[in-house]
Amino acid sequence: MQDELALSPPEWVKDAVFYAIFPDRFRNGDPGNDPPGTRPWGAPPDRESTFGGDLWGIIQALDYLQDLGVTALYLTPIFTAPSNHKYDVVDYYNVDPHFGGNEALAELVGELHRRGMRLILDGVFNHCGEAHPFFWDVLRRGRSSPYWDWFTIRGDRVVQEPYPNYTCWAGVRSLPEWNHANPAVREYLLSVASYWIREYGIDGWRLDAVEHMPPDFVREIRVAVKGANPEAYVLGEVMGYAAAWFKHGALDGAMNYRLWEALVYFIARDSWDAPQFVAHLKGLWGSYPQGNAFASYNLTGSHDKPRIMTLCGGDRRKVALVVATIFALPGAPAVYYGDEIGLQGGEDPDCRRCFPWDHSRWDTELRGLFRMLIRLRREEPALRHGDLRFGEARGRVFSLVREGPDARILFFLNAGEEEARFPLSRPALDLLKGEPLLGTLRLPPESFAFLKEG
Ligand SMILES: [Ca+2]
Repeated sequence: MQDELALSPPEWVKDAVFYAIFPDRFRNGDPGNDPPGTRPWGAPPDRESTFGGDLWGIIQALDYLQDLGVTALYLTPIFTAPSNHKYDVVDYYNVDPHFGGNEALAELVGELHRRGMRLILDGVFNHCGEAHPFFWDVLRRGRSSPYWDWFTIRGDRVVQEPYPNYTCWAGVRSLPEWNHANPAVREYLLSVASYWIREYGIDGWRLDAVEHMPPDFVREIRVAVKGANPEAYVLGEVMGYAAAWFKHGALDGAMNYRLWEALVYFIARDSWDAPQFVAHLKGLWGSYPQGNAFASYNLTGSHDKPRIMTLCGGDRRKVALVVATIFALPGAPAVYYGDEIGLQGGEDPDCRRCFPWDHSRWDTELRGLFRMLIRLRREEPALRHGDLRFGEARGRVFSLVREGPDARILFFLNAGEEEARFPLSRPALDLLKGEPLLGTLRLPPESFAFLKEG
């Protein structure tokens, strides 16, 4: 068993800014590999539609991403699977040919590493697709299949209609769950997890549906991944509180949906006031070990939630408040592709629209804000490494402090409709305006400020 030091979250995550990509919808770099029935880029997506996006397209977009300032990519699943989202894996050892195959992944990892950027992939180890050859064998041969015990089936043969008689993700019959009580299943999945780290140099995994898997198995994944590369990142898709996962040593960090929801309640929906919001943040940060909190993945959105611009009713100033708060907090900010240009979209599948490469459709002012916040975080180590202290919270206004060894950064946010005033105890520099400030900070409605005490 690895010691605790080897299992500590990788340092690089604190400094990272992630960009999350749904590969079918980001960029089509090779129309030659498009699946049959590919729809015109930008048409409204439905559950079945494919748009031809691929890893070659991501490689073509690396200049764009580097200009934005992101340092790491997270891709939703890329291994061979029939659907557009590829959570129904049939071959864990081959990148889907429609995404460019293993060749494109090797090229992408090489290009990213040359630029000092990193890549994490989506590990779907809770379930596979019904077309996976092992499940297919069970469907065909029943109990005489050597893979019968790789799944959890009630009865002597597989029944799919009208209801599946086997354990499957959220009751979806096309996604049979692996039987993690079977050591052979664990060994198979652990081999996959370490293979892509060792052989292709990916920098970690985002583990899908961790809350559906046995915690001791998730911890085994983490140990196997660290065995292949101690610096690799193991991030969990945790929808609830992640504290138990951290206590168990099963994850480095969690997708911070609890923060995202709080931002939606406070800023997008106006249904919480600032004291409620800050009390919620205190609960989160008080219950997570500091190392894990700093290795959390603070998302602007995801392929499973309506777009932040849509939740904010198209109000760019509200989106700016959400994003600024994410950049003020510990943990890696994670931009869901297109959020930086104001892409809209409701519930899945609408939140998975094609990225518009026609610049005339971009909210360039919003993109400028993302670039500025990413640069600020790069230039100010206290925003990445500094301790978090909560300041005041009243009405729709709050403040917090990031306390680094060399500087204190103060963050003030006013989500209200009137000017807010904050008395300052010391002279400070307004980092976004580049102006010195003394006495009182006057914050207009729906705005924020980062101040630095030297
Ligand atoms: Ca393509």
